Amino acid sequence: MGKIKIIGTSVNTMPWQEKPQGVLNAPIWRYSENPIIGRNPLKGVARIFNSAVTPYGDGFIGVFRGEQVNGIPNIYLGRSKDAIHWDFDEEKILFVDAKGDSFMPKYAYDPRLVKVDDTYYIIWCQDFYGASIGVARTQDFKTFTRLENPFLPFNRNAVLFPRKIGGQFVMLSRPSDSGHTPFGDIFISESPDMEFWGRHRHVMGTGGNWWEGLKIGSGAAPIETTEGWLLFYHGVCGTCSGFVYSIGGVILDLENPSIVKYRCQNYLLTPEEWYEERGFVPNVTFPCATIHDAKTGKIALYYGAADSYVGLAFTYVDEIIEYIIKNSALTPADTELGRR
Ligand code: BMA
Repeated sequence: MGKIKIIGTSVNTMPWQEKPQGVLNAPIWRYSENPIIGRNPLKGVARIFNSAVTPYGDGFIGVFRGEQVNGIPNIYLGRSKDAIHWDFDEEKILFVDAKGDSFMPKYAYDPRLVKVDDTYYIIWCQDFYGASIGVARTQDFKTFTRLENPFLPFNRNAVLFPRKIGGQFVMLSRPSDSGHTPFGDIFISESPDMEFWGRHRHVMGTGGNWWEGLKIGSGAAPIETTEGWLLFYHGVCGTCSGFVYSIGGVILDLENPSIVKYRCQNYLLTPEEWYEERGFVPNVTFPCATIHDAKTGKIALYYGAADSYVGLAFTYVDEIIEYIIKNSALTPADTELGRR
């Protein structure tokens, strides 16, 4: 491994394949057995995609967007020994309120899963008189207690940082409007207690690159590294045949993450394989989580493919960050603190 390192813990049984021959562009390569979750994975669930996983116990656990056969998305729990083959609970996650009473969202999609201190947080998109963000916490993956909704509608693509910064919880999100929003920048907000959110700052706009020229949204929980926070996000362009969702990479300042230090002008991954180009919504690669190992610098990236499947891709922290730095092109909106 080079001099750029992940700051964090090690994962003994990383899902992993070495880089194959012929990777000419960004140093990120797909798992040869993709997709790792196929169609109709569960009774009553037609598709699982845009899902998030994390190490847990002696294996892995995840929260999965399950598109039910009635068309309504919900979140399902899955467990795995190798982070590739997953067993799902048949029943969707049953959320409760602070009193322990049932408190189910009307629908829930694109969950992220982030551990901060000793608590796991699930962050997803749901109806709050319009699309907005829902949050729940759990410590045992048995009781899932919803917290106050952090933001007013409309908002999507929220993800927590895996540690507090300056004593505050920190969350990225993408304020927007209803429907298939044709715009959107990434913002950051702070909270002392996961209930009251403020000190909102602009992180980055759509920038100058065509592949992400329409809207962007965060992605996987940022990875702490010696160069800054490594964020995999999605960038969308509008073509005459619809939106195309690619995966981009930026490095955010460690202590002031509303400042972008490096922004890769090239996408890191874009729909190319059949399971990314063909499906319920064609041409979508949508990153929602990583598993990463501080000891070796290995990163496994989980992404939704064509709103139909889950894909897995691999990279090394030093190789991907060197590529992002080498191909970085920043705009003034990236480098400013984002306060007006
Ligand atoms: C976005 C979200 C994602 C989805 C993408 C492509 O607006 O709804 O869940 O993957 O569109 O359909």
